[in-house]
Amino acid sequence: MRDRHQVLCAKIEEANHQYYVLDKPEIPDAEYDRMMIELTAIEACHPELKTTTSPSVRVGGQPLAVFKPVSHRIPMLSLDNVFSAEDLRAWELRTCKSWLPGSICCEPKIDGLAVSLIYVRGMLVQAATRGDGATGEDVTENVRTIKAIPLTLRGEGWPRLLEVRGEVFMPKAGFEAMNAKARVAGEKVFVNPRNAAAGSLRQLDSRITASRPLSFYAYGIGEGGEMMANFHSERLAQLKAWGLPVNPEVMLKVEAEGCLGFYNDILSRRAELPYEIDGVVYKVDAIHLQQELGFVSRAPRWAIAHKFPAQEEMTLLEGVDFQVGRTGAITPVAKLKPVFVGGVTVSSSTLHNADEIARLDLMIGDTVIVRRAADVIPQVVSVVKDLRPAAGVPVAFPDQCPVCASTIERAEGEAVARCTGGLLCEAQRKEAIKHFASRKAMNVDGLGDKLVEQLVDRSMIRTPADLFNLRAGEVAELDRMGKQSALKVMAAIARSRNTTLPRFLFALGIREVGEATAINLANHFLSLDAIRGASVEQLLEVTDVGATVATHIYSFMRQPHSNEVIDALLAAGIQWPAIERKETAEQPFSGKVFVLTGTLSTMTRQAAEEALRMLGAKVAVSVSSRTHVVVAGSNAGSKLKDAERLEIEVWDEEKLIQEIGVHA
Ligand code: 9MJ
Repeated sequence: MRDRHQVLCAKIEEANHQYYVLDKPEIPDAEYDRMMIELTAIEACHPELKTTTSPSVRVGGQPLAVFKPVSHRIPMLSLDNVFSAEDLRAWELRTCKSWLPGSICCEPKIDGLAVSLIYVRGMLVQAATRGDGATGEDVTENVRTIKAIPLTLRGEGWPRLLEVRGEVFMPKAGFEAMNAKARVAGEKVFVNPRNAAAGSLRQLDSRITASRPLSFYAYGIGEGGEMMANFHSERLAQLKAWGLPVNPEVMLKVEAEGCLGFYNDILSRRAELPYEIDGVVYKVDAIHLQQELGFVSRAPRWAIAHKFPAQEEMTLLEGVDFQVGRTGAITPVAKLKPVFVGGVTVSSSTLHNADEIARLDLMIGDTVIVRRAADVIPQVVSVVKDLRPAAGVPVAFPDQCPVCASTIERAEGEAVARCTGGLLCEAQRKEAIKHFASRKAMNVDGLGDKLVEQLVDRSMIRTPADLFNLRAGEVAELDRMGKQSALKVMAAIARSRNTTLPRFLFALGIREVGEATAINLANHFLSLDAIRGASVEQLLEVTDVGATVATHIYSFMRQPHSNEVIDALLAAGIQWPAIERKETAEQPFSGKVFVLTGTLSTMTRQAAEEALRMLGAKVAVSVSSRTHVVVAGSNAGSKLKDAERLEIEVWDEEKLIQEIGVHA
């Protein structure tokens, strides 16, 4: 058991290293999850193996009451800034030119938060925030959940006590995904990745930190540096060899001109970098020169930050439009006085939903701060309250659809308000047809948004099925069309008749049925008729279909209007090749439907579900006569009762771990 535990620890940390440090993931996520499950299961039976360097600490632990203060034995300094090439040349004259010419280490300046990591005999023992530079907060538990940070150092030759300094940050993709989820759930969104990283690291409950997509780059040494190489760049290389992630963009340059080349290169690629940066940092590479240069007040003389131009600007909120989406979702859109920010002119920006308007406490006529971070869509970040005019007009969220005047409703617990007009609403009809024709749906080449709008506005089409009854002559009459383009579009419409069942299902625009769900539905039911006739229970057996999606599909298939459109599309000759049932290798739980309920103590519900799926099981959301096994954790409620009533096999957590272990 002990040996197996050691093997798992090594394999999991190796996977983290490959992913975060080498940027080359080698094992699939599912395999990683399976190893974590096995590790937690072993530690559940052998608590003595659960040490502070076991990868199981990565999921977080008991919440703290307060963060303890930590004093930094070597102060954590901040950096002075320059904003122009002239300032940089002046810095160069003040520093390097008075010494021997030497290399400058150039690094992107990550917009996150500085931390100090203490390794003793290669083991991570303490992590602290920068705080005021002299005293920070002990965030060890939280930092241990960041998979980019090794719990034990690799290789050899590290000082007995090594203090690594670097930046904890949230990559852009993780930030966007986390905010998108928060928005749907009506929860608080973070203004930018920096705030998100800071908010995530300063959680008393490390399980919350564990759930946040944080990462780390090392950029310096505090204590222990005297035992290391004599050049900053070589020290970074040593850190990398010991398993710490170091930014791959770091580069040596000579003189201000070399540094400016680095600055311009990074600035031009800023949007493509997977993390936010607010500039670059230049550091004198030779440690002995750093020591001779020393410090001024709270910043080193041997380093300087070269900041990028601001990505935030102020402008005026001139009004708010309300747009109606394909599923009736009403999206408020800020109409802004055009402003140049982050390299583009911004004149509108989504306000997401009513909660966001309330959060911002927005009034028309307000001066607002607009942020356009890299390739991210522009956002209204906040209102400058001091500049609010006396005659500010509150933003009123409409209760009637601006397009079809149907009632707007907001379901309980949902952040989104919707027009209830369905396909009677012209806006929803237009969006439904645009979606139907889109590339990943029916892929009708040349049928762009503007063309669909004209076709609907002129009552030439009402539903996607009407596309197949258009005549080239009438299409040629439309704005910006002509005989040639009309014929092209007609040919594309005709071609789209030959499709696949998943594309067709996706094209129907059923709420929450994306491409992946459409594929799962097609593979499960094999025919459209079977899907049209499926009960909610049967739908729940499809991989990744939960109660909400199942209900959306079921009600869609029972609406008279949907049925008319589907029948009309089939009558128009839409067809697809038959799907063959895929013969997959027989797995231990193939064909078995599991339902999980209650709280598990050694693993997350998601991890358990994935482990079961990997062994061939289907995991459903509710208990029915088709369920084979109900896994009940502590505090299981009605699902356990349902299982007992229907005489379905019930497993407790121990049995689950045993079964997963036996079959893994
Ligand atoms: C960031 N934020 O990426 C430093 N930093 O060095 C880099 N910050 C720094 N270096 C000394 N790359 C103090 C701060």
